[in-house]
Amino acid sequence: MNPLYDRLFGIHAGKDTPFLHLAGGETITHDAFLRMAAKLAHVLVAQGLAPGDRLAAQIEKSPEALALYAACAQAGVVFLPLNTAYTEGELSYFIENSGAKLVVGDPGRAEDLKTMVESLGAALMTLGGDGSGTLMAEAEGQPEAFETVARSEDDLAAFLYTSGTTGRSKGAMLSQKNLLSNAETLLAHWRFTAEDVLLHALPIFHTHGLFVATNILLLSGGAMIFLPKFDLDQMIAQMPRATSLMGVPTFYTRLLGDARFDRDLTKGMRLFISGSAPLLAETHVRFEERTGHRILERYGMTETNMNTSNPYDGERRAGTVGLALPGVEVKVCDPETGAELPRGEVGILEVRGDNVFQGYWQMPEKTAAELRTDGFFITGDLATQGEDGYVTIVGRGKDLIISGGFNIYPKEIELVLDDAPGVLESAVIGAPHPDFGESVIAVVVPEAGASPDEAALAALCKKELARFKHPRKFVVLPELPRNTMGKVQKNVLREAYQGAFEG
Ligand code: MCA
Ligand code: AMP
Repeated sequence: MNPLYDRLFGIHAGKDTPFLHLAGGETITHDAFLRMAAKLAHVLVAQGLAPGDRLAAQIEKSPEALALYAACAQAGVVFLPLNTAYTEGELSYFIENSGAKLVVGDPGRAEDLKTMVESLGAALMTLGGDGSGTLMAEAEGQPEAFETVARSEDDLAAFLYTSGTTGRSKGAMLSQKNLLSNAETLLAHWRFTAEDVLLHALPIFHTHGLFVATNILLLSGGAMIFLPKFDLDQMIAQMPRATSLMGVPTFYTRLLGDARFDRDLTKGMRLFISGSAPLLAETHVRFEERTGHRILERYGMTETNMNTSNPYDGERRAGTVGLALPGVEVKVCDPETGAELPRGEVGILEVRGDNVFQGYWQMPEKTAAELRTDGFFITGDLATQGEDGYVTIVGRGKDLIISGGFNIYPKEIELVLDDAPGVLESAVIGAPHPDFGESVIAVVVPEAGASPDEAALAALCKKELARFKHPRKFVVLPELPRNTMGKVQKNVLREAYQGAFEG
């Protein structure tokens, strides 16, 4: 028995129904997909991977990349997908910290990565977005069936790294049960069936694109129009073939910015879902005016999968993230004492259920700080819950910027800037951005007599940090605003620069 593989993948063996429709017109059936995954599972075993070992993948989105996830499930290997934007330095941390035995990277970066990967005791294989590289070459000629490795629901299925307020990324350990229970809940809640065709334009290295979107479609037996990334023309071209879309708010504001996106184009769609970042109530309203559809907003985290969702049939209330999902408990607590607050008050949201992760890999003290012994996870999001159960996220108790659905922890950028020549200290904040929701501003204070060069700071960020984390504006100030305790007042900075990306 291997619940994750059996329930998501194994049930489709022998089915010649479409699973992946590609932008070029090709279709991959469920069975063909499983045969590709089986060949890959043989490669993993040939590479010496045993159940429980970690495989880190920093690869472009493709059917083969998705089959690698299935292969890991079948071979009992823990899948660790990584953002393609991460720099070599960022990547080396994840490999070292996770103890990954095999790294699958882009063929174009193989030369650069090989020494680093091998110095960390891992092996490197490659997979390009077009299926090129050593992984598929090795898979060629392997058997198209693989004996599924026995696993239990409590075994780990995936690690997803998430940054923290200290700037050190933590590996969130997700069990088979965490993933399956949530996918089953969402399948029923959002009424996915084998008739569904999901327009899939999200990356597959995060919870949203991999677990929410893909796992649900796998469970339903439906198909996905599998686009390499969000491309407005492709979205418009493919929408008439789809029944549903899952996206971050930037997807919806970009679609609304195009006059071709209208009632007629969306008439075959039954569901638009938004998450990963706050959807402005204004976007919700404009979307309904334009298309007649009400976006269904839901709320989740890497550590917890999905926690709340607006209802399918009931009121999809703009500006709220809906009600606790079946099997998920939510409560709003006092940030200081942890005591549950009365309905209507603002506090920190805590969640509990089979969806909640197993802890951070080899970081017991960080796990203990966020995951209570009674099973409640402290999300760090500020929320309020109405008498009728609807939850509204009103802010963040954690220092976090969300840009286009990607999380950016200011501390990571501050650590880089503070090390730059001529910089005394820095404070990184988010400001409203018309496309990405929020974007990054770096406020730097020079050392006495120094005048840090903006181009040099940008170059340093480029070297150390993934592109999406780069500040899009630098501000030099003689000192940072502080309160009487000496703590930097980021709220003062946010207020001062809130219009920085407007117009
Ligand atoms: C790309 N760039 C970005 C972002 N994406 N910069 C900041 N924030 C971003 N999100 C960079 C590009 O490298 C490029 O750099 C420049 O910005 C402009 O890129 P553009 O072509 O406009 O962007 P894009 O490639 O179209 O991507 C935008 C996007 C994408 C479609 C919004 O970021 C995306 O797919 N986001 C989804 C993220 C996601 O799946 N999050 C789920 C996390 P240059 O100018 O130098 O070329 S899971 C989660 O949060 C929880 C569990 C949940 O609840 O779901
Ligand atoms: P991540 O760590 O990438 O999983 O991001 C999780 C964070 O994204 C949450 O803690 C929230 O701050 C935010 N988030 C996700 N969905 C929503 C939503 N619908 N509304 C507001 N914030 C959200």
